[in-house]
Amino acid sequence: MIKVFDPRQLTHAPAQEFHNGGWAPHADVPSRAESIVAALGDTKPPRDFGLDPIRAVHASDYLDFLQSAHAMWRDSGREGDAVGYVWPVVGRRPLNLSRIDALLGRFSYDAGTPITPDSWNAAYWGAQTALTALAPVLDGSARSSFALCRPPGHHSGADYLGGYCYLNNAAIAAQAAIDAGQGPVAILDVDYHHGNGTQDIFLGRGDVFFASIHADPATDYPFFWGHADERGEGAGEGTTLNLPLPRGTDFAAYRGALARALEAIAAFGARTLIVSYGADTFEGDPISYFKIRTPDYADMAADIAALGLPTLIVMEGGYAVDALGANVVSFLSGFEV
Ligand code: SP5
Ligand code: ZN
Repeated sequence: MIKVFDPRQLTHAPAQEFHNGGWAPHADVPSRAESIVAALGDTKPPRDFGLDPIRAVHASDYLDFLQSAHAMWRDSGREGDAVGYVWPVVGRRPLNLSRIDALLGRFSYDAGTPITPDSWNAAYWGAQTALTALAPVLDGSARSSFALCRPPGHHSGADYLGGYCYLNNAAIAAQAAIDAGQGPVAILDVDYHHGNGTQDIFLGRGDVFFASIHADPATDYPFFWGHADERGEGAGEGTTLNLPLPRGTDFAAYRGALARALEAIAAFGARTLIVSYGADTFEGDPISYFKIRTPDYADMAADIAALGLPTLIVMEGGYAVDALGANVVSFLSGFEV
């Protein structure tokens, strides 16, 4: 399988995240990617597709903000990583604010996703990694490929960051597939957390089916998205499928939800599949509460591969660093039998 990785993604190293009322060491450490690279062996570097495919998904004012935020933070006399502390209530009117703290509120939704001096560069090469891995899937030279993206992407919407995510790699790849005439596209999100950014980006779209299996947002981050009654809007009515599961879910129970998601994707008639793969469903994950074991990922992947669709696998979460490489290798092996 073709596996794409860019070491410039390692330069993004946020120090802390705000969680449950206090600062904690950030869970998205660069060694996550190093653990995966060590287990994969051979990876190839991305090509540079430029900003156009990123602009096809993200708002231009948001992209300008991402590139300038840390310099503005520094110019305001601040130290360390840039992070917001005030957020607008959903639906507040557009305002032309310029103070960095207001902009951080406008373009983010949590305090777990600090902007470091290297965040833009790392996220940019993450998006290029996804686009590079997509290319052989689109031209038919590979049945599946893997994009080792870090920082992850699925919590980032068209104009916001959050959940350790800055650019939505899976959404950028999905839009690129459509623009290359390889739609309709299905995105299957198997990260522990609901992929709220991806859902928002395609909520009103009939050409992208978004299916997500995740911890019930009644108990787990990101709380405000991912409930079973969110099913899409307008032209996208019925093309969003949320399958929340309780904490403690093991693979036997997970597999039933996966079968429902795969049936829906098959019925939709997708031509290209993108999998947002998070290994934070692992039983040993330090911030999550499912009970998937390392060998289960091969079975999970084999169920997905049985769809027979050209498939791009995009890395999302997974924080048990020591097991992460083995969990990724197990998952990818399910596509190679
Ligand atoms: C891509 C992804 O998996 N994002 C997850 C974002 C979850 N943020 C909320 C949970 C925060 C737990 N933080 C614990 C920090 C310990 N060092
Ligand atoms: Zn996650």
